[in-house]
Amino acid sequence: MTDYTPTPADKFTFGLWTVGQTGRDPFGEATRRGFSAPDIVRKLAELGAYGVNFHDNDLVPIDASAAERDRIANDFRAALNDTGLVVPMATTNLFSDPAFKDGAFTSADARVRAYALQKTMQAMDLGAEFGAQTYVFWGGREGTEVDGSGKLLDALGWFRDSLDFLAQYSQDQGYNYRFALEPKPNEPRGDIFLPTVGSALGFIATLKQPELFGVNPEFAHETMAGLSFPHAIAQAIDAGKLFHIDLNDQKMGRFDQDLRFGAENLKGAFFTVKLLEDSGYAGPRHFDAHALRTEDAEGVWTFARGCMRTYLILKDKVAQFNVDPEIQAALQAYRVQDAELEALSQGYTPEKARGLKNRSFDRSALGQRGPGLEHLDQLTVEVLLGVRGSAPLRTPRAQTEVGA
Ligand code: GLT
Ligand code: MN
Ligand code: MN
Repeated sequence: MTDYTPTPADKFTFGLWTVGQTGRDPFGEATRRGFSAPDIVRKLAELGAYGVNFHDNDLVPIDASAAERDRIANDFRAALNDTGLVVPMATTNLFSDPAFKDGAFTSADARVRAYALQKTMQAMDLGAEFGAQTYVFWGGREGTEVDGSGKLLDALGWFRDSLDFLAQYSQDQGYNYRFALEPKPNEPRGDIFLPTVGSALGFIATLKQPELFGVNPEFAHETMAGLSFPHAIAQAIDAGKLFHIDLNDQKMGRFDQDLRFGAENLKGAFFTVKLLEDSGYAGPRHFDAHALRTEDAEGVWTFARGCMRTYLILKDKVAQFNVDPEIQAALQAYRVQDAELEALSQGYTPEKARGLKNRSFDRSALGQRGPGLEHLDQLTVEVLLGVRGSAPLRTPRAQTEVGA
């Protein structure tokens, strides 16, 4: 018997930059002090997380000496060894330093592009030192405000050359990373290249080693674009390209809020968990979110516990949905099967084409069937509201508050 307390088997991860976020935003200073990397590792382990991810400069300041780098890496390694927390993913900060203000791999300045490659190779070395297997590319500054610069086509070419170069570097070093492109439509640039999961999937097909590349979709980013996150990850799963995932929440049409998972759009969160669980996605469930700026240190850990707890509750709701007899009956009623027509429609042959063209269909009857989606959706809402029959598969601790 278990409650909604996570264990490493649940594969929950956080970035150092997420729980380490200090509340700074474009309009105001930090509202809390943040934590050292080893303190984050210890606290996440205590909460039941599986791993921690980082940008090179979350761990090692950009201007650190070689000796400082080694000392920081050793302290971090000691905390990982003490706790058993792992580092499944690493990435590069190619957005904070003014050198990258007009792009990194897509800068019009060849020197910046070369420096971006150098910095990324060093960050890949650092990630590999801690066993990272997935390498994320979030192109925060890869975009424009001024399309008169005329670089739209060149930028995609530069981006492609850089990714091809880095994939080869990874192979040569024996790192064998799997690379995950993380799309975002805008912020901090007016328009960011490869703005959606669909754009990234299309671009991957143009790379030299497309099999090494997948996507790292983020709930907030697809939502900012006005798109459905479950639809985006379904397409990534279908393409065999869901290499990693950034879970959080977001109101449509706002700035990148990075809210606690499930804080805003519970139905979207539910179908996200359902797709991950039902498809057998085996990667980390990474929360790329941060506590509200209003919160103090304790609020940060309440936020982290809440992300994991909500995921586990929704996972239970998915299990309940999948065995609920009324829901299963509604799902069955929704699909109309016709073995003969399905056989005719699959696997083209000239005979099947002729056969189909000669069939007559009762168009008016086809248009009259009510598929029962109102009923199905109401049942889903009732599962989420907790008013449908069967007891949860896990037994929540009595009287336990979210995050308590
Ligand atoms: C940054 C961004 C995130 C990315 C991170 C990885 S950094 O916080 O908002 O969505 O996943 O580079
Ligand atoms: Mn975000
Ligand atoms: Mn992200």
